[in-house]
Amino acid sequence: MAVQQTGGEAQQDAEVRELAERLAGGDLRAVARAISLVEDGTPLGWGLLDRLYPRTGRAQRLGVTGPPGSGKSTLVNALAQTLRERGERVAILAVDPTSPFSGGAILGDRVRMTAATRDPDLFVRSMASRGNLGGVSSATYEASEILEAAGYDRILIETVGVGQSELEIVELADTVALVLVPESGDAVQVMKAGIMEVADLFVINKYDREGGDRLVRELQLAMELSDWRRGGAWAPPICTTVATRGEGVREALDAAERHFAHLRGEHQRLTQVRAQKMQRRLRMLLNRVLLRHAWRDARIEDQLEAALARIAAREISPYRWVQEVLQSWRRQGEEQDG
Ligand SMILES: Nc1nc2c(ncn2[C@@H]2O[C@H](COP(=O)(O)OP(=O)(O)OP(=O)(O)O)[C@@H](O)[C@H]2O)c(=O)[nH]1
Ligand SMILES: [Mg+2]
Repeated sequence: MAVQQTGGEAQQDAEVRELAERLAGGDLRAVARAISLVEDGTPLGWGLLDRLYPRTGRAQRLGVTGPPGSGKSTLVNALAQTLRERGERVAILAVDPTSPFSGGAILGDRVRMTAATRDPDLFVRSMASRGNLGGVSSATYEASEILEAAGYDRILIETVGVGQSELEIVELADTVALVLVPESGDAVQVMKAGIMEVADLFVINKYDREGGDRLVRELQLAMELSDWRRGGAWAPPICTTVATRGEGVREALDAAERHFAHLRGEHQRLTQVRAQKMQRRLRMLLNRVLLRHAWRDARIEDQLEAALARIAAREISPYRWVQEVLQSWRRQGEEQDG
């Protein structure tokens, strides 16, 4: 066991240990720093995640997704307030969409949400992908592990439902609430957009506006008619809210609770579902490590430059070239092993 540590490793170990202790003590600045470390994808961040892992697995991750402006942040704030009244420690992670166009609004969001928080048991953070090779989604997952280890009972994760991101929320959260508004259009459009499948519960927000009832009826009908999730034991409930006034928020929270209880109930569904997600996560993490390992070999860049002229002159094909790179790695590996 007496593995020689380099000075740098020993120092990193000491830093990880110190940070982990401060986290366990509920030190908010340690939580913020730890999340920045995973956002930046630093080795220190990985060391910390490794150390904290045994303390994870207990909290519920509740994902809130939906189209831009549907009231996700308002709803998340209202949910958090309700949970705080019940005495829970709550963390909110708001995932910044990568689109540069929404930067201003998001910043506004972050400021507004932070200003609302003077409560040490309500942690609010906007996520950015920064240096994390796994992107914002992975950084957010890792942040949620840090928050669990810091003793937060419930982690609310807000993501904007555009393009692929609804699918990512499924990987991040145990329970996904899909927020729709009367203006979202009819249920057929919602189904066509392929976002219904992610929902463990529907929240029709802005129910104070025209058309809410119609959307509820259409959703109900669409679910009855389609064979979608037939055989699945869970039928996603449809909740209606006016998030700005806190109306229906309690009921939406209760629905999320029922889903989590359903997962935790018989047949160890939660364990199974989390294992499936972990399998995908392990592949992703391994890809990340392999890629980083491969590109750290500085000679690759030189070889790449040198190959360009030969490839242009048709002396060698791109396909042969990558095979050769692969073979040279193998030889290096064997030399190191031998
Ligand atoms: N009438 C009405 N307005 C609401 C309701 N909930 C939220 N809003 C308003 O809708 C606007 C958008 O709310 P946000 O909570 O920022 O929506 P969001 O989905 O987080 O928006 P993005 O994060 O930008 O996608 C704000 O002006 C809210 O005050 C509601 O139930 N009824
Ligand atoms: Mg928002």
